[in-house]
Amino acid sequence: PGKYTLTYFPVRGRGEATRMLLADQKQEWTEDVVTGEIWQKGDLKKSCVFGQVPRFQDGDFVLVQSNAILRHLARNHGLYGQDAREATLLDMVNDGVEDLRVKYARLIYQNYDAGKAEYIEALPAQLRPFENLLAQNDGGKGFIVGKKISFVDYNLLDILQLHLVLAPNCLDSFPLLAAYVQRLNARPHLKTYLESEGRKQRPINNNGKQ
Ligand code: 0HH
Repeated sequence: PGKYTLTYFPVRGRGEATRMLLADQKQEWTEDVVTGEIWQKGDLKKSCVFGQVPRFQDGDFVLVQSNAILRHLARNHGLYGQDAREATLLDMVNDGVEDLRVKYARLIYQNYDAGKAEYIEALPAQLRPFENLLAQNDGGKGFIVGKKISFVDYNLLDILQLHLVLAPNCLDSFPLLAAYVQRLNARPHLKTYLESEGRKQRPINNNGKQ
């Protein structure tokens, strides 16, 4: 077992970008699976700084907040750009992914049946900025920022995968994003992870909606 442990519900949710980063970077980690029963007891919640998971352990360093976990791993594994300017651009794009993730979570957990059609209608305007960002970086043939993969690529890939489940045609008018998803999904270690039983069996969200 490696030194990394992810403590989270058995869903993709706010854990999956971290899992994809770790798998693609050939890191081993332990899944500390939080069942509803464990969470109900309340001890784990009390032990988390903001009363929420994911929680992540790097040896004896314990942290929470999914985006902080991604950034920590980015610093550990050289996935935070090649200079300060790229790091700032990565922060900017990651905040854009977070904004979309919050909207997606609101749909899934608060307004799925009544809100889905309207959400899908508004989706192109949400995805267009990422298509534009890709186009500006090496004509869209590489990564979201810079010449190397970064933590934001895993986070963006995750949110795009989620939307392809929600609305399978959502990238039809975004050829660069569609190719980006295919290209990243095909990275050998990531592909092995994506095809693993653990990943295939793991629901996307905590309420059965997707
Ligand atoms: N900012 C934090 C992060 O990025 C947010 C963590 C968070 O929301 O890490 N954690 C949730 C589980 S993931 C948690 O610990 C989201 C899935 C459930 C969302 C439900 C929203 C319902 C709205 C009607 N939740 C348990 C808890 O807070 O007790």
